Amino acid sequence: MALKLYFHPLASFCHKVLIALYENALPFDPVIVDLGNETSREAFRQVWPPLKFPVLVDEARQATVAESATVIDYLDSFATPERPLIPHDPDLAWQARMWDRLFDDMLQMPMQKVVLDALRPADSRDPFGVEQAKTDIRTAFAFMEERWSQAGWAIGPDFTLADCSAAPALFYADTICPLGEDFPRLKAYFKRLKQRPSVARVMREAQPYFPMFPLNPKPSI
Ligand SMILES: N[C@@H](CCC(=O)N[C@@H](CS)C(=O)NCC(=O)O)C(=O)O
Repeated sequence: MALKLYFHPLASFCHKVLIALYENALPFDPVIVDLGNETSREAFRQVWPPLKFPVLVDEARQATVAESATVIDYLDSFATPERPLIPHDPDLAWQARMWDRLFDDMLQMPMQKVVLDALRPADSRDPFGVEQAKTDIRTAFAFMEERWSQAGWAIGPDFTLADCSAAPALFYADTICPLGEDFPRLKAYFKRLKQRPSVARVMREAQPYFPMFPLNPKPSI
């Protein structure tokens, strides 16, 4: 299976897929996309005109797969990983998918709003929207804290798609709105995530790009 991943090492949705690939030691050719570089941007546009990453290209099956959760689903189906990230048990599968959506919608989306606002020209910023997004992140933390168990992974003893989503969502949300001492169960889970070798590797590989993060404080491991 010849897999090519178009991604950027700083991009949170790309982290989800990198974690999935590293979890199962799946071989792939990494292609770093620099949207600020015209050549790189145009080359990526030929592959995926919407210009959103991650995108996985499976040359053997002539498949171009976008959307981070769909890429992980695809890898589970076609790359025959030793440890599938979407459980076979249907009752665990819906929970993994639900928590994947919740981490994306409740943490990644408001986090993106805050980050993208910082990249706008000074006279086009949206301070009200940014404050609302930060409130949404804290509301999500409180909601998750209530539902969190003391140990294990997002939906039980096995590491799943939900944990691939949780890691970058918590990593960047915590940079913008520190978890502090108010969310001890979530904080302990985040600590376990950062110690997971696949997650630690993704963070390590992102580290050289942290200075590009448009807000202060910068992310740190
Ligand atoms: N729902 C998509 C979101 C993808 C996405 O927003 N990716 C960001 C990087 S984290 C991106 O491509 N940003 C470039 C841009 O919007 O110009 C997924 O899960 O893959």
